[in-house]
Amino acid sequence: MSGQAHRSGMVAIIGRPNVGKSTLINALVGERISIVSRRPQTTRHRILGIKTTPGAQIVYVDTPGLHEPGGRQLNRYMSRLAAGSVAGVDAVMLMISADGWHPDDEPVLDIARRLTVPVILVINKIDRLKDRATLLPLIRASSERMSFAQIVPVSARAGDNLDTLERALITFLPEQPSIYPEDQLTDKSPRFLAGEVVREQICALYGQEVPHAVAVEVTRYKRSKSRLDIEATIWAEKEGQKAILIGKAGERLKQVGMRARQALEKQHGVKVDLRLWVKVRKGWSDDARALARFGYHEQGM
Ligand SMILES: Nc1nc2c(ncn2[C@@H]2O[C@H](COP(=O)(O)OP(=O)(O)OP(=O)(O)O)[C@@H](O)[C@H]2O)c(=O)[nH]1
Ligand SMILES: [Mg+2]
Repeated sequence: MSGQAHRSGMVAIIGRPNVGKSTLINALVGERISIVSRRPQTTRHRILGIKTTPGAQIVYVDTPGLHEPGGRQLNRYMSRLAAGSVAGVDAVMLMISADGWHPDDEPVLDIARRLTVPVILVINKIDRLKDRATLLPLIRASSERMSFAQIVPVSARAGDNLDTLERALITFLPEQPSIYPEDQLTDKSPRFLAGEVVREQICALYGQEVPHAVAVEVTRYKRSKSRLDIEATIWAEKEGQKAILIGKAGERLKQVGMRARQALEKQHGVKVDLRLWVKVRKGWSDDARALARFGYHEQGM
């Protein structure tokens, strides 16, 4: 509508691991910014996804899934990051699954209850419901748990009801000009995103244990007009994991490299030369110095 003031602001999303937060941010922004996998604890960083429309700019803050604090330093880092990401934003989306409230949603709800900004409950994965009539009792039960500013059922994967969600979110933003240039989609560098594409393939191709033990360090990122030249080291925690990552005669690593290269070529529209190495750094996920080196530092929290 013409004559309406321009709105702009930040909206964070919190929720238990694997509930679909990154899928939603990508769908709302319309670009694959944050990696997605069927394994919990895929997202490890605070990642901005920026959506600019004619009347508004929404800066989405994707966060790692919240889980019980404790465990390795990497897990503690991820929990702190998720909890810290709600500071200074204009609204927060709390995401649950249409299957209903889960015990792992409780720590997320605890954080939400302490917020002073509007909290919008997003009920995701409604495409999995056999009978949508079950949504009504879930919505009713949810509004008894906390006073949500709004409750919006969606399917992040199928793109269901996302326009309603976007319109609702804009109403919670302050009237002000855009925060970021209108063609900017994220705060992360192409170099960082390339490492994430490699990690996404590792999440997709290996069993539970390996992705959790892996960090990707991009050691070379060189873009020319017609090609992109990338080298990255995949850091494992143990020799055994390194062997699994490489596979017999290097077959599995070749798969990771091939799929990551295809994804990068699609994203960038140029030929990509991707070289991967696997190295071991014992216990890196519980080692503060290694974490900082691999990009898990408190800066930018
Ligand atoms: N059926 C269905 N699956 C979904 C939907 N949204 C996400 N998923 C799937 O749920 C899984 C987890 O999605 P992610 O977006 O990585 O979840 P996340 O909350 O970001 O997970 P973490 O980063 O680990 O906290 C993936 O396999 C997605 O394809 C949805 O609306 N419907
Ligand atoms: Mg995620």
